[in-house]
Amino acid sequence: MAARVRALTRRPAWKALQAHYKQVRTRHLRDLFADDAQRGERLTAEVAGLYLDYSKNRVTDETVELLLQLAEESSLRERIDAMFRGEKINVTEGRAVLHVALRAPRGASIVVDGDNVVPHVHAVLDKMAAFATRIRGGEWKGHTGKRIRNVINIGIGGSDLGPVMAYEALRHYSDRALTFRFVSNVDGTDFAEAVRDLDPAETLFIVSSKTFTTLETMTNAQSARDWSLQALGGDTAAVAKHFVAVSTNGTKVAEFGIDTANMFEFWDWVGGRYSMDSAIGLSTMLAIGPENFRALLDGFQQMDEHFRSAPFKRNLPVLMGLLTVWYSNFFGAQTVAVLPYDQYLKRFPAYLQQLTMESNGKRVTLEGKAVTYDTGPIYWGEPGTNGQHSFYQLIHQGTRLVPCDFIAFSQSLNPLARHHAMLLANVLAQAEALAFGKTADQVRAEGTPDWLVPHRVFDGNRPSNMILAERLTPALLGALVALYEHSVFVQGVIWQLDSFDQWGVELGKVLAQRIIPELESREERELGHDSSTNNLIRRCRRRG
Ligand code: G6Q
Repeated sequence: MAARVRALTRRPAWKALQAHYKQVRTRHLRDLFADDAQRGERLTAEVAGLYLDYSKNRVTDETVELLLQLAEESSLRERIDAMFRGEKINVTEGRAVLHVALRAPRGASIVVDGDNVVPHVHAVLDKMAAFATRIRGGEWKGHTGKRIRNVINIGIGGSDLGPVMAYEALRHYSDRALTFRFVSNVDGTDFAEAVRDLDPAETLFIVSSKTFTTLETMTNAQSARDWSLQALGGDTAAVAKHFVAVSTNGTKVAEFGIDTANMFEFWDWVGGRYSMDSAIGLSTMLAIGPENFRALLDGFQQMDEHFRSAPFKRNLPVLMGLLTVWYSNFFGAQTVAVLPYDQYLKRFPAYLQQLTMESNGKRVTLEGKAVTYDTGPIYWGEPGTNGQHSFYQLIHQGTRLVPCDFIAFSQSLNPLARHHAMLLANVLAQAEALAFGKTADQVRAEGTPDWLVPHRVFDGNRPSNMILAERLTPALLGALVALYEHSVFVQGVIWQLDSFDQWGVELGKVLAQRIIPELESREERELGHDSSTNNLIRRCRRRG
């Protein structure tokens, strides 16, 4: 399919956008708003409880038309259909890409290699629900007969970031009688600090690893096993009561000593960073309960359906994906700031970093040709209002263009005095200040001395999206995550990338395997690295 699409820079819409950019790059949002009284209501779209106001972007109607034309010329429609049909669009790994099947309703049909995968998805969800009910109800007992009060997810990357983010995001809905911790880093500190105040007799470990071979996860799982068995009298039968696994690799799970009856399965057509709504979300389900988990899936599904069927001009992921292309490739923006004004979403930027940067941080096309344009931008961010007291200075007055995604909720889950009005006032004010700024005349009119005026001027014309919803619910979180998943897809299609592989993480892993024995060996070995690495290894061996 990719072969039928022209190289990006040869598409007519791309060339038209280049010419168009020259005309509009100096246009100010002040003028765009002054020229169109309806702009703030017109450049909006809404679905699944998410309202997107994209009017504070540096676009005219013509820009949007040309971007939509670019999407058409990039065969976006066909690529969306191919994903939903279960085609092997992850070409470098020869895999289908079907996170959308994880939230397909019971009774739907999505066929991979002749097999409808939807019944398998629901069988696992049912098994997870039965397990969650037993843990939450205290029916599942630990080895000594105590009920489980602590749940620790051991996983890394896609097997960690989604579960952590979802747990934090949905804490309001979680069972407060249970303690949740997440161990990912191979740094022993992560594990040691996670368990130091916990009773092994009341602690359940979920070993979450698609491959069940990941160095960090297996090392932490082994330490967890030692920690449990040491406290539980060394009886290996205890493992079955205190360890469950989420994996695609039954053989390795059994080798570790986990009863495969307590293994929750997923499949190779689920990418790690797209897996928080698969069995990888077991900790989420334990925290919020099966019903809330189903609501989360419903939210995902609503966004999937919208992405698959809504016309592009009202399609939220399409619009957001195209806007990112506009800033990355025409304005030369290097980053996107994601700024949730909700403390529960404090881990959302970290989650998005993997989703976006592992997906589109690529330098060759699907056909293996080096790209001649920039691809995935750097995503970063912190919750507001905290960021306002730190890095917003650069966004307002620095030399770089940083498109921002603001995320806000009109209702608080913790209404407390006037806090929420203050929070909302701040997010709205930031978007306004970025767009419209403050001119030298305005600054002077305030009585500012001339020498200080340049320092106090805000150029404005700094773009942002505002994603506004009523309240942070499980369904809303599902819709929000799916919005970004599909926005990333749109960007990857335009840039002709395989957004679903991650070869870039391999080399470091291989080199680390070579260095481990060099660090651990008793005798001084001959080292075959560069002089810097050799020297550093020697220093580490001396513990210097
Ligand atoms: C995600 C990546 C990566 C992966 C981790 C953990 O898309 O593939 O972050 O999730 O390396 O892998 P395992 O689940 O196999 O341990």
